Amino acid sequence: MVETRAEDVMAAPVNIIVGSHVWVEDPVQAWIDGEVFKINGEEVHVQATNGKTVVADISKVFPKDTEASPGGVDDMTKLSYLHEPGVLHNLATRYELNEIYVRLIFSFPFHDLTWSNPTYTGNILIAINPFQRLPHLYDTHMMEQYKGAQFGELSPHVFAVADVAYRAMINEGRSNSILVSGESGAGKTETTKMLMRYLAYLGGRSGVEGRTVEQQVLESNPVLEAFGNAKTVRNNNSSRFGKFVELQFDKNGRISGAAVRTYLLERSRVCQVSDPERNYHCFYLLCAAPPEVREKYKLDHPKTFHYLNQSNCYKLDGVDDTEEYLATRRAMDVVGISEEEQEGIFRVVAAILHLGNIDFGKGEEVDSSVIKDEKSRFHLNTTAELLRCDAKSLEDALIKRVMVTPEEVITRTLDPGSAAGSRDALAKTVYSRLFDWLVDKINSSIGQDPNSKSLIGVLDIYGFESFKFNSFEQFCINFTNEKLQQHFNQHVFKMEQEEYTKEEINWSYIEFVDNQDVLDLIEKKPGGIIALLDEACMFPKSTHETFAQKLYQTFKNNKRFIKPKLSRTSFTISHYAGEVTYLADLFLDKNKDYVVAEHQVLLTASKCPFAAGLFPPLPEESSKSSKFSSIGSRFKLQLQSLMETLNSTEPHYIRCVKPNNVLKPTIFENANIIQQLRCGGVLEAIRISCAGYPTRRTFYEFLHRFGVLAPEVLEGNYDEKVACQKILDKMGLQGYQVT
Ligand code: AD9
Ligand code: MG
Repeated sequence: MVETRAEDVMAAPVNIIVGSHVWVEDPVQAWIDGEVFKINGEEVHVQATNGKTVVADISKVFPKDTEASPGGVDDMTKLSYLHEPGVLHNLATRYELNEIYVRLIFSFPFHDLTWSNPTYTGNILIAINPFQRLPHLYDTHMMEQYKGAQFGELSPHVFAVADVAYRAMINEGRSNSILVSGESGAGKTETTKMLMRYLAYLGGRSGVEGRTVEQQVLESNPVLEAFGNAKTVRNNNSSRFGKFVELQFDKNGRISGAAVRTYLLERSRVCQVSDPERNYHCFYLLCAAPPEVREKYKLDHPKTFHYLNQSNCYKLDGVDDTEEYLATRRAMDVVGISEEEQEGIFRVVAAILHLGNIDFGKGEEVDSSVIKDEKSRFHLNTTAELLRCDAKSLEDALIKRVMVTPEEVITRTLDPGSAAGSRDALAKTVYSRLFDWLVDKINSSIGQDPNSKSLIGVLDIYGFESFKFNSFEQFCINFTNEKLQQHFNQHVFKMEQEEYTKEEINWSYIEFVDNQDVLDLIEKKPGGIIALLDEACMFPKSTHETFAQKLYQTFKNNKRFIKPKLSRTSFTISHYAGEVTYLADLFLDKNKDYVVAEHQVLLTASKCPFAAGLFPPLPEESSKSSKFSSIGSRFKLQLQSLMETLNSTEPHYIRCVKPNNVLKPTIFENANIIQQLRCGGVLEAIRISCAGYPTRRTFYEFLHRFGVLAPEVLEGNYDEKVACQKILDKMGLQGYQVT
């Protein structure tokens, strides 16, 4: 085997001569190809195939693979040149042929060219969203083909990744995980569903009567999507929560249990929707339920509800909400949610819609409010009826606050603005409790297998986000991605290092960009941003300004932290995927998780067992004060636990890529895609891989390709290894190893 070091195959300036076919940067298309017609010192003049003439610095000019197969290659490491334009061009070529999957192998047991090594891991699957149904790609016939096929024998596919994970688990008894990442709309959830479907196919029990564990697992997806997904500008079915599904297997490789963990449901959406987005799907499908259901809950068109009519978007292309309602009910049946519970769930959903329609007017006293009009009164009564609580108590819980001091009990009234805030807080709390209930129910209904020795975890979690305005949600999301990036780096490095040691290849570990410093900045205790935020939340006089000042002071010498000029409340973090500026304005509010005591009392007393069940009575001492609980710190703990789980598994990575922002097939936006490959760590993996010996050829392949350079060594009988060495010597090359 001849392994070539990347520096020598990549963009080595010496390789570029007049007549070379090359890639050069282009402001519009990111990279364009052409031919060098003049070299002037460091300046390379290129005649591009699109007609432009470009002059570029030699360090920015990359050789083009002129021998590349017209259909592209299914594995990036088969490219002669492993660099950004080469990778991009290969993806584009494949995508045009509807080949949406490409592998990137950054380490593999190359002495084992049969690809059958069961311990094999260490590849990334790149999946480009086709934005069109490709049914043949996922049908039963396809699943049959991948089942037990030798890895690498068939085209790259999510099934191949799942198959490797499953085999590795069976053969070694180790747990595996599949980490799916990518930006919103890139296809993570669809990919996750395919993975789960294939694993259920492998580990299912055919011929078993009634509901099987795997059916329940699969049907938990539509249930969670109905309550946790919504249309956003980036994706018509955007998951507004992160999810880790753990499939447990028995010793025969059959699915014997499953657990779903969810992360940070977006709560604000329940009360606030911007055009042209939608609220959570469940609200619209309930409004489209059969007439008797709508009557029962006094529902009308979504445009009659304040929580839905803040946006003009009510319908989704190609989606029939009535059908979705029925499908959700069927999925709930399969999952094991009883008829009564379903009734309770939808009653609560309807109650939230009515609650949102209660408006407040100014009361007679200063800073007080009243139920605004008859219409609002109707919705107040309906909400109370649906939640089976007392209408007067509901009214009081919305417009009054009771303060208990050691001396006395003081009742304070709220002005109309604060009353509306109280109403929205109630809606958000009820909804997020409902979502948590569903997750718990799914887990208890499917059941855990205490004897399971091995599991396969599938992670479908939000990718790195950087918008014009970034808030606490982006902060948490990007924190997650830093954690996952670190996990990825550690894994890749470990793999590479082990591989080289095993092959006795002389390779000392390169310095790489470790992101531990960003993680310290965010999560270190004490002193990190989350810890400082919690401190600020507990100190009554803090404002977002004092919080920001504290950050500026504490991190003024931290190279990952930047104070933007002129700003008093925003701060920038230099993440592994780029700089992101966060507005600290709502950090304090968003970090505080508490239930208003009046709301708690109201719902605990509900006569509806389902609604009351969402608000179990609090222990004596904590009910008196609304004790602060930090969302940031809780999330940090959740992530820690997730990382512990992942660290005990053999990971596999799928990087989903969104080819365009118009969500249409066949459009491939270069610059956009490069950005995603960078954020997803794909280019970083390539860089890491290039620092080792990424290009690996058997002696035969090497002689076949480069024999022409020294035809004399191929005369008569020759030893392949010796012949390779002779060619390398003749060309005076460095940066390779022959093993
Ligand atoms: V978000 O972060 O939850 O907003 P995801 O999960 O990455 O996002 P999702 O899986 O929901 O994206 O995919 C978005 C849409 O792309 C889907 O609704 C499909 O219409 C489309 N899609 C994604 N993957 C495939 C696929 N393999 N085949 C066909 C696909 N369509
Ligand atoms: Mg999703």
